[in-house]
Amino acid sequence: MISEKVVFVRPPNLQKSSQWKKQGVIRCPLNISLLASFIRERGDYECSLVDLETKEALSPAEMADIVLAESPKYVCITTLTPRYPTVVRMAQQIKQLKPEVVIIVGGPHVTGSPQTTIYDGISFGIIGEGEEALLELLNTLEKGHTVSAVKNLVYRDNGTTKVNEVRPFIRNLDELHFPAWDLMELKEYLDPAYFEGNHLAMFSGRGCPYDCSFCASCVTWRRKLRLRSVENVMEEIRHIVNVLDINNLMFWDDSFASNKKRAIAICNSIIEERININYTVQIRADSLSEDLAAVLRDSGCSFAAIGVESGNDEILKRIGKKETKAQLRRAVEIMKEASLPVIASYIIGLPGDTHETIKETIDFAFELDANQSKFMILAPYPGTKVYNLAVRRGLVDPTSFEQMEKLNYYDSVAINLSEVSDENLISYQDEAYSRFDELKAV
Ligand code: B12
Ligand code: SF4
Repeated sequence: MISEKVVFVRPPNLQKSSQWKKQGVIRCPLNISLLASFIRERGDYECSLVDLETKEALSPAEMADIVLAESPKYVCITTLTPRYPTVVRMAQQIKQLKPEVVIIVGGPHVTGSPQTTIYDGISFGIIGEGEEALLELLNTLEKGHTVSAVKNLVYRDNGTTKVNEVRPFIRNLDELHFPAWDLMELKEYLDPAYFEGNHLAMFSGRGCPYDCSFCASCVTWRRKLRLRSVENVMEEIRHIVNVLDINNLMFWDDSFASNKKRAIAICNSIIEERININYTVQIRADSLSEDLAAVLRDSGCSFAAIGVESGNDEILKRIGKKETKAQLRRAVEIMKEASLPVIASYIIGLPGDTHETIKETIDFAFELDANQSKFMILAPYPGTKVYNLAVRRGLVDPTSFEQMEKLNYYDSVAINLSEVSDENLISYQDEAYSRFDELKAV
């Protein structure tokens, strides 16, 4: 029997900030490589992966040519909100050239805004966790059965968009297959500012139990935290280091230490097995303690990123961060004492932000003086609380491609929920970065 060809696509990042472009940063397409590995292990499909982020500026026609050169029966595209207009244009071009190709979209944008994702050219959407849903959809289509009962599915029926019920999450993440590294362009994933040579990424779990109003984690993962076992995580690390010969790794967990005992156990295993890696984590400030910081450092953690978000306690409360300035300050102290470099990120333009609170945020960033500070302008993503607030204020047009493209927090204001003007938000961001640049230049 011939296996049907499924091509997974990551669309390009057309709004890449000039800083990233200059630094030549490319991260690996982990989500589609996990999906590819799942459906080829559990189904009878031949998979390939097209990463348009590694290609230079392309038109939709060029993107379609690259995808079609893989001779797909199914094209599965992952979606972030600012890239969605590109996804639609590419899908329409593919359909024009080869109408029989089935185009399936999934990822955070589809999950956050399912009602508005089925444009001409797009056959189906999948919301939420994708592995089992995609396999079921493909198997159903292969058997020629009706798709109306496929859970997590978004589809058009008689001119209306239907969004099916969502299935329960995969219970045991250890049962997932490792990513399809063989389909990745391993040499392409570079970030010279952090790593010498190429790097990879992995997850030790999925989800975050918190509910910060600006964050889209809960849109897909519904605040449910699932963790892989220490042994399963270690098996993946060993493979990356020993077989793929890659020593730089990013943990993309929302918060690496949501279970501190397990995080310490992973670090201790790395130390005991003398695995030579250099890795980064994202961590909540309130989970940092002296013992955790010490094992992170000793096991090769070269940066821990924390979300500080605001320098004003009232705003921190309002966004549901459930951390105070005092806790954030203490976390940075702990990391400094342990000589563990810190990346701190801040959001400018949160709901309720005034000139005063934004200045407090920038001043707080100076006080904390992390090894690196990032200042983002708030971008309300579909499905988040801040997005719902923007909808209530009449600021959202869910079908506007222009608004979607602006929803990246590098340097544009798509939807402003603060008490200051768009121009002010941009100039505060500029000011924050230039004050830091001046400080470094001294
Ligand atoms: C690594 C990462 C990146 C990487 C790589 C992302 C990529 N896929 O190419 C980079 C650095 C490029 C990136 C960029 C951005 N990111 Co980002 N990123 C992440 C992060 C930390 C991990 C992504 C990941 O691999 N998750 C693990 C996998 C397993 O989950 P997943 O991607 O959701 O995939 C599952 C399902 O969604 C679904 N699925 C996904 N794709 C598909 C496709 C098909 C066909 C199907 C069937 C299913 C399916 O199945 C998957 C497995 O179950 C997440 C946070 C998070 N917790 O996920 C944010 C996150 C995805 N990013 C986010 C954002 C906002 C951005 C930016 C827009 C921010 C910015 N700087 O402006 C930019 C994009 C800028 C641009 N102009 O394009 C938001 C998404 C919001 C949204 N609606 O788009 C997230 C959720 C962060 C957050 N907590 O708010 N990001
Ligand atoms: S910002 Fe961090 S702590 Fe808050 S919900 Fe998102 S992942 Fe969780």
